[in-house]
Amino acid sequence: ADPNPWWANSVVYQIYPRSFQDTNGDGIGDLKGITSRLDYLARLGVDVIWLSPVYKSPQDDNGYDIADYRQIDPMFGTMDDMDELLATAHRLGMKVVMDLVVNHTSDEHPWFQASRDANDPHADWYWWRPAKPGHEPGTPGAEPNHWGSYFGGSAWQYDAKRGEYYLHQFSKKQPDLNWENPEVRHAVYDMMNWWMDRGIDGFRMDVITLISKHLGPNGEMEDGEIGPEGYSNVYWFCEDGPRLDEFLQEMHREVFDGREGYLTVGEGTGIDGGPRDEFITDPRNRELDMLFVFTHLDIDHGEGGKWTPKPMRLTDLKRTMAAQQNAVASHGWASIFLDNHDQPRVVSRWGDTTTDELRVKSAKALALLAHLHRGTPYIYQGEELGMTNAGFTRLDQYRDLESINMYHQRVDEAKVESAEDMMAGLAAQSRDNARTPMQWDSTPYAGFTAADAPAKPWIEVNPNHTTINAEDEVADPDSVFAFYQRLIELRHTNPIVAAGDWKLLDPDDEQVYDFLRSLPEENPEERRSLLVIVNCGSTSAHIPHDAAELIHGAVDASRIVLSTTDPDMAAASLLLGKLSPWEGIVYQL
Ligand code: TEU
Ligand code: CA
Repeated sequence: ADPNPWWANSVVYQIYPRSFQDTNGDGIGDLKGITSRLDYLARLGVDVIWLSPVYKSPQDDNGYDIADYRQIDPMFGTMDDMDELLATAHRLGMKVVMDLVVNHTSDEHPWFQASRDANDPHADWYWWRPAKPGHEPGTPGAEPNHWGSYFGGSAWQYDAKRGEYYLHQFSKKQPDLNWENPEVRHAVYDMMNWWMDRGIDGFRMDVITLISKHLGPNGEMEDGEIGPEGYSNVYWFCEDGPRLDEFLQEMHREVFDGREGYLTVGEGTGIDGGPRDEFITDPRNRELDMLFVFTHLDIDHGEGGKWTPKPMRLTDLKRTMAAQQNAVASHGWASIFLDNHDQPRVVSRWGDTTTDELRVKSAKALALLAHLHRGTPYIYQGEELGMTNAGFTRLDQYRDLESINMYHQRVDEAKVESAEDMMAGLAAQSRDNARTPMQWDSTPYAGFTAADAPAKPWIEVNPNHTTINAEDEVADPDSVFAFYQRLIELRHTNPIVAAGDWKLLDPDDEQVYDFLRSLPEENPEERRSLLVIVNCGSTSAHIPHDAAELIHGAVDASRIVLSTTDPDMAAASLLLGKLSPWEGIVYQL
């Protein structure tokens, strides 16, 4: 097979800077804090660090609203701090990928401020539509239309200075850039080259599949069906539009052609783990190296969407992961992730946190399940410790505008949900579940902020940091951290894990997730294979049919490549045909 690019057996670690490490006592994480923890990441063994945004921003959406792409926000530090972080990471053998947020800017960006004057050269850099008094979005016969923002309210905001509405799929302080305008595109490419020339190693591209909108023949934007909360779904008109490939190929030509050793991963909002996933990540199309596809993270959304979660069915996880794996089996490449700064923590969501023992077991099982798939795994800060959801019970504990706005829209305005149900929905699904401070040790603020700091952390520290923290886990060979070290080392040393193909086994089993990874030997008749089998439940489970067929006969403990239990127990489980709760095993066939 053609030699895989460098990132095919790499592991990426996502840092949410605001919650990672505070060094100046203002209760907010900063760049010096990240640099002080790079040794920890080198010890974990990760190859690439992805930083969520640290650019100048009014922080309406925690930095995903950028007011100056070429300046570090003073809250996080200075460009010198950024340069020191880069140099230190590179010295430790790690690459650094920045977050590129160019579907929209902050409304405080100079480009937007200029665009508010219809005669300014920037007039057409955003999506402006005429206002018809009495036809405000959300009213019958509204102009431009009833699209709702992901963060509540209309996706159109009236600007009194210009006398028109502007589109914002996210908050009203995040106006969408008009990618139809070549001046916008080239300004973005210039900025990207400026950062690449400064020595960063690539980008994670925020909602990049939303930059091409579906427009009518005269540029009109159709409306959709108005839902129970009073708005139509903007998603259908701004997702994977007709010019996406053209824009991504132009970006590749303008920024990445001629460069090497970089990584690009696009947030594929709406990509379904099918032909579009393969096309965009097929290296022959020179668009993106990989995509985040979310189909496996929507499977527990109830009829009211993410805020009315339902239990996850393992067969749904298998089906969606299989679609993603199969989409890029012959060309293209997959990302593999269960956690990020927008998702609840997977050990609380799909593991078992009723006891500490089950929390550790299920965290390891879910990690093994993810990391043994084909693709590049992404670890979200704290996932390697088995950190849990926040456990908030009051609305004033939340900070995320999505959570707060959607509470008021669903409970107070549209009245589609009771306060009690929405608080339960937030406790399960709020993005703040992933944004509580990183738990470094058992001191009052978990070592995120000094206990005697002048300011408290910007969001509450989870009280369970006294038992779940890096200091304890780094020293404990049975910790979740230690298990992640072994998973990463396996990917670095076993070619089947990085390059082997992937085949689902026992698709209908509702508790055991098992699959096969194999690599052709020099002699194509020979294949080296790994059987991966994970009990995703808190009761013991029979080894299902397909896996049992492959294990038949003597079980040799020396062929246990990795297991969440010690090898003798794992060998006994294989022999008996019965897995203990949350037992995961990688067995060389
Ligand atoms: O996320 C876009 C996205 O898909 C999620 O925000 C999702 O729409 C939301 O959680 C509702 O379910 C990216 C960033 O990851 C997110 O942090 C930003 O808030 C958003 O874009 C806007 O920049
Ligand atoms: Ca700070």
